[in-house]
Amino acid sequence: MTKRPSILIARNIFPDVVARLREHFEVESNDTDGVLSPQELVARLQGKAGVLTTGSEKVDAALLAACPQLKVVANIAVGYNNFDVPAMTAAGVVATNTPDVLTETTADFGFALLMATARRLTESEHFLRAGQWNRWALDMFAGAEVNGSTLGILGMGRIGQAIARRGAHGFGMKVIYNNRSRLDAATEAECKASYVDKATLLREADHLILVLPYSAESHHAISAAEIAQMKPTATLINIARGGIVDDAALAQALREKRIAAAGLDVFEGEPKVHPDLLTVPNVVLTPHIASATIATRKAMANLAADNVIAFLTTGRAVTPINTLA
Ligand code: 8YV
Repeated sequence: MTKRPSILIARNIFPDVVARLREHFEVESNDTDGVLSPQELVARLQGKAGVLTTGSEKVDAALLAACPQLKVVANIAVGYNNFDVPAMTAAGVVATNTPDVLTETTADFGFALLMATARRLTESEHFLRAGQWNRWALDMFAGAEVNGSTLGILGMGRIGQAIARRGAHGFGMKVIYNNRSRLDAATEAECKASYVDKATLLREADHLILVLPYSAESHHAISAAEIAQMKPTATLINIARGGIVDDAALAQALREKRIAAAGLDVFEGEPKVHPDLLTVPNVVLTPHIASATIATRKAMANLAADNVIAFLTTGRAVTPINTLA
């Protein structure tokens, strides 16, 4: 009997998904759920053919050189800026992610964060909990209109499109977007979204939501210069990745009310949060939970498991990112 391949699960995942993986592999899992240091990750990967990772584990050339038996790395995330994909391809390692299964859930959250930000939900709740509510007032926590306003979307992939549909069909918003490539006419019509250049997007959006992947190109795509082009009444929502927004510049702009408010689910250097963001009142802050429903997180873990099982048993992953020669 041939020896079963060994794999690592880098973080704690659902027991039924672990059980599925144990049907095929010798499985080592990180049950403490602490984020492994690069050295610990390399140590635990010795002799492993596959690994399930999250955005917290970095897979780079140094790790690949130290783990020559590795064949497949399955990210439990749609974004994969924690991977050096060219280095993985060069090392003959297949990279996979979890597209589609989180699209609608993440779009729901994007809309929740937009609504919470525009309508000052957390700011007003903190006020109430602090015992400061002693009378009703006409302008109390008056926020920005969502229905009928202009929704700007930067990054128009699957999640951007799902947000566009919610805005256009559910809230009667005018939807404008900017993306590296323009959508085909049928998709634009279905999303009721119009393509504009980035300057127009910044200038016209009442609510600007960021849904683009993080890369060297998108680093600080929203910094002081871009914020300066936005309406003073606008809200900015980031559910994409930390680093796309210059958090220090945003905190300063929020303090100076150069835009009305922001909603952030992702941060530069998370789980650390820029201290200035913690002291401005007009920002809603959440700890990277846009895909966090039980059903969706299970679907993500199962898809990552499917990728490892499929690749190590048939040589073909379900949702590969790279193509090996
Ligand atoms: C993940 C995400 O939960 O899918 C993504 O890209 O940002 C989240 O859904 C997170 O990255 C942990 O892997």
